[in-house]
Amino acid sequence: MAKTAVAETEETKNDTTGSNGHAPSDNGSVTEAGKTPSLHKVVTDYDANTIGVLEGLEAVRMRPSMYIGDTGIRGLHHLFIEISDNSIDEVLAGHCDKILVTLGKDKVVSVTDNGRGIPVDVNAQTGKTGVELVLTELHAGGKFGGGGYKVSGGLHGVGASCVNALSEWLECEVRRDGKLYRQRFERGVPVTKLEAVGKSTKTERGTTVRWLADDTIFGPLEYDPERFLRRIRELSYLNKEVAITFHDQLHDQEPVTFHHERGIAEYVAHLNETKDELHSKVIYFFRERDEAQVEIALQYNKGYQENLFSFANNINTHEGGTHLSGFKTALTRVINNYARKSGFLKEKDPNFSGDDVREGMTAVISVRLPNPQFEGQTKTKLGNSEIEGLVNSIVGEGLAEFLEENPQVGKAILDKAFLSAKARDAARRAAELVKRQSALESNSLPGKLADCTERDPSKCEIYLVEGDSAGGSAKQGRDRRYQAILPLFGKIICVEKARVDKALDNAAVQALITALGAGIALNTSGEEDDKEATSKFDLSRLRYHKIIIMTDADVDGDHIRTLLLNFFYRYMKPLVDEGHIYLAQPPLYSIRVGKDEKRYARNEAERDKILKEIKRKDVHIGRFKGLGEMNPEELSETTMNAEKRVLVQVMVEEAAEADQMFAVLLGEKVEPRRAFIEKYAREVKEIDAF
Ligand code: 0RA
Repeated sequence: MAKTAVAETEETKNDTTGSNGHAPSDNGSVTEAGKTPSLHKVVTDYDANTIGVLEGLEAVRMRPSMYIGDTGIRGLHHLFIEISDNSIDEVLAGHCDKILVTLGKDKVVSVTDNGRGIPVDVNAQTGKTGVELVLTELHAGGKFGGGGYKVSGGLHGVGASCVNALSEWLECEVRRDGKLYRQRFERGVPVTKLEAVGKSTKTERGTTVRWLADDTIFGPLEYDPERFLRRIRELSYLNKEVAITFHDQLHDQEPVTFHHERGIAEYVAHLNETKDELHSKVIYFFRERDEAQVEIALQYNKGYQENLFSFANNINTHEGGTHLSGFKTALTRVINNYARKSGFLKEKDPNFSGDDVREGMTAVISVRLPNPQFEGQTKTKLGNSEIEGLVNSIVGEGLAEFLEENPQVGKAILDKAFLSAKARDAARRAAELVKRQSALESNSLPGKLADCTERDPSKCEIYLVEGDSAGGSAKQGRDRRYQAILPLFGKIICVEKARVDKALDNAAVQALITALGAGIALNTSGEEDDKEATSKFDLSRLRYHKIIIMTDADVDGDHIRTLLLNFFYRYMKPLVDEGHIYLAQPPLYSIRVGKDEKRYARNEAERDKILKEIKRKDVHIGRFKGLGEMNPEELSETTMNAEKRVLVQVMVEEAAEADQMFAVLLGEKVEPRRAFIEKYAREVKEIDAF
């Protein structure tokens, strides 16, 4: 699925590094690189300084994951992010307004910008050209100073030299001073000097970096254009100055250009496209102070989700930080002040909580600052304290003014916050009831749950199955020591369309919450800090570390699976983030060969492949209508037995896209759903996988 990565995990192999087994330490490619003739040649040509560089590059090749996260699909595409970030630095510095990205037939990726061009003169200290420094020294970018808002210190802000080290070859071309310069590297090592190879016009300046990723590190180079598009789209919204063109020649596509003159205001409009808007105009503020730029766009929709995305120097600050808290504090204050001033809230009424004023809000906060401090577990939390007050005052002034000038919008927002406050009250009571019930009867597990005997959660699994007959087969087919079965009756409520109080009233939802034992991530306290919300969901009390959704391979089954994923995503997000959610892959076909051999296929492609393999006449193909049709042995053998089954682990990489996908698949609007399904009709198999 384009929107949400779903990784196949092999049972028994518990690999969390994302390494694909092609790491150089496994196959000796590092020593191989160390023996390349060109390396020796270069070493004799250069001074002691070069040796340090070579050690640096070798360190990158030895432990690529430490520098780019992993050596799988994600790491492969991360190379592109690193290189495009360099061009974006030129955009931020005000010297570049066009970027061209191509994915070639030969799997060579190239990024061209019309910035100043990497310096070609020799640096006195190192005796090297700017081009060579940028491409061979770790973190060389910053050494040029250059000022401005460097996209640095982000998740893996490791720079072009890492890409170079992890490429079979890389070429850099610079257009500057009327000349065209070129230098070539192999596995990070220069194999030519920087040479003037042609002319460029005086006005034509810029840099091209093209590379062939090293398949001894990444395995087969499987490029996914969606991953390019995702970052390009994001960058074009965040940097309204630039037009970015993507030309996917590998998949025979025409070039597409992304340019959004209204920047993040258009981003918010796009994120809300799939939803019913509460007001037509996106609210937008921009201000510059003390070398920092703050840009904010927000728009309410009629839904119940809060969609807040924050960026600092183009890095998605998933963990939030000072810019986000400045925004939240100001928003709550301004709306409460406005509610009191307009007489909507009377003296005796309590204030709206932060969650109340953010219900149904889509917002993007983007700041640019000279020295961003990134903190937090994944280094995606902005720490600069000066930003908090700046954002707070910009939102404070801007929003108050907007509400004065647009009283109808103001009234609609207050009405929404009011309903949210009422629902939150009801939800608090419902949540307390759920909690009290489980506290009162501490063994009060749902009646339908067939629990396992093992008590160590890390060894336990729970199968969520659809209906009674499937539940029956699953109960007989399981290994009762560590596999529990929870049959779900009736459809789980669509939480996308229901407020919390309704959601918690649903029997299937209650059964799930009690069976899993970890509570829900829901902020009913009204406290500003989100920690409150997550503290209510206690992963340490989770009773099963694998939660496996097992539904029929038909339209109904797909729908139930989507509803369950939606519930987990909205109410138990840590389960998704920590990779506890899995999808069972029951077969659709049974293929009986002669008398004794029986094989299974999960889809038509697999079925046809098997039929080709066996090439026999006495085969009988059966199609399962549902899980309930399988006998317990079949279900065990194909879908539940840990030695034989295949599970798909659910992971969400891009919150913005997951959010939109749920809105499209489950929301109120029919038109975007039709468009989505038409667009992805050919990839229906992948949509199924979610
Ligand atoms: C260092 C200094 C200057 C520009 C760059 C690096 C630069 C790097 C990359 C990487 C891709 N595209 C790039 N464009 C520029 C400033 C040079 C000057 O002052 O002229």
